[in-house]
Amino acid sequence: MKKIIFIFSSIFICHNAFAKQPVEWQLGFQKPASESMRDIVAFHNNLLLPIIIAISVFVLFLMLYACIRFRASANPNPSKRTHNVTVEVLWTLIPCLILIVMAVPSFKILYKQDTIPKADLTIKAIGYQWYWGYEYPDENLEFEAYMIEEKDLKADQPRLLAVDNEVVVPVGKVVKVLITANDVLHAWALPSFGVKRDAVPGRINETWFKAEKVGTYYGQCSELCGIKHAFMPIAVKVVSEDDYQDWLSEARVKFAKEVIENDQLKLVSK
Ligand SMILES: [Cu+2]
Repeated sequence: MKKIIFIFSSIFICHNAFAKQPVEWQLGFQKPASESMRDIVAFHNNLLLPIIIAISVFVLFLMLYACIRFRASANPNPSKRTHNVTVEVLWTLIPCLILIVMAVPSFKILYKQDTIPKADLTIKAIGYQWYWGYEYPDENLEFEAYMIEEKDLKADQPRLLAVDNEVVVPVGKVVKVLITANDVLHAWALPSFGVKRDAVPGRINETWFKAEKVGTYYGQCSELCGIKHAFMPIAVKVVSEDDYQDWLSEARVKFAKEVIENDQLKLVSK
């Protein structure tokens, strides 16, 4: 019973426990950590959910009414009518209006997500079978992020979501994400930020997010990409500006992109 109450309450209320990663018995979205995701959650809770509930209740009422009012014993001589212009116009127009009411705010959110503000930081995510590669083009960094196997997990690391090298970004900054793939289709998705973009070989897609709270946020590859599709999670660690600078200075040493000198290039081409 407790679980049922929890599930029902979770549809309408954002629980604190919903932060950053999925939780047991979760229904609905993860807790938003960006404006974009807050827009999506508000759109869902304030508009879509009431419409869904109203339509479901209305259809259920009609079905019950028809079952009782027009049952054989109460209505032995059924009407032979096959057309009713008024009803037909209404059941075409009203759903059209409902669709328009949903489309307007939906497009608004879509266009807002599509317009990338001036970026403070750019990262590039590359999907591989089956892990993610990351680059910080402005910092000349590159590294790979593999899922941590269950036997190697530390106490605070979630199963199937934790990775060895997290993407680190500063809080409150616009992060532009370039997304591509090396082999097959993947998708870079982070539910708390309202971000999901396909990673397509030979093409660069872009999206952005601005994380509002410090913490580690988890997502997963969201395009069926092969046998280990479920084992290439995405982990983004949002830190303060100072911590980000500290991480950068370490990362510049640890993840420095190999510089290919012109001489070496010439050697290779010979
Ligand atoms: Cu994938």
